[in-house]
Amino acid sequence: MTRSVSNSCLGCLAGAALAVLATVPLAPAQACEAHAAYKTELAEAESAVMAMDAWVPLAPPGLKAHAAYLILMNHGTEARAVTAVSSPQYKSAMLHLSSMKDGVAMMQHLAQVDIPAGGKVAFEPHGLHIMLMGPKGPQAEGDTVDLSFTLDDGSTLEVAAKVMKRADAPAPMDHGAMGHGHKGM
Ligand SMILES: [Cu+2]
Repeated sequence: MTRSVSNSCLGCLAGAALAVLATVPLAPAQACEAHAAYKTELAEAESAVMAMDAWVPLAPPGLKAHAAYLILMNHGTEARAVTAVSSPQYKSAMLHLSSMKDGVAMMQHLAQVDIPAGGKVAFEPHGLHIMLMGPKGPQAEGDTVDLSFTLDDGSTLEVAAKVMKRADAPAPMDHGAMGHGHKGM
């Protein structure tokens, strides 16, 4: 994910050529300016959305669908959306929303999940979750599940989620003082 860019003008020229392909042939001084702007765009695209507290509840053996939870934060000044998710350890993955309808638990597949500028979205039990279908191998406590999120600007976010017992899960984000074993943040 990290992109290292040379400070030399040769590096600038290469970057600028990519950024402004087929526009104006640039003199080296202009190329450096163009490159600076290009670099800023890259940095924003790659770092605006961050993940924390990613985990996967340890499921009973044989269960063919698992879930992943995490918090996504958008540190950028533009709204972003997650448009897809995948994991190499599962046949498929989807963005899901759990809800209750007439006393029946339902799951809805979402095409995208919006993350407001400067805001965050919590994927938590009984709400948003990453549905992981068709595990390719056995799951064990302490394992890492690799998640790859695609964002609406075309960038991707790689997240490592930890398999753990529900009792060890990160404290939920917004439920205030409910007095049941909140952990320090
Ligand atoms: Cu689901």
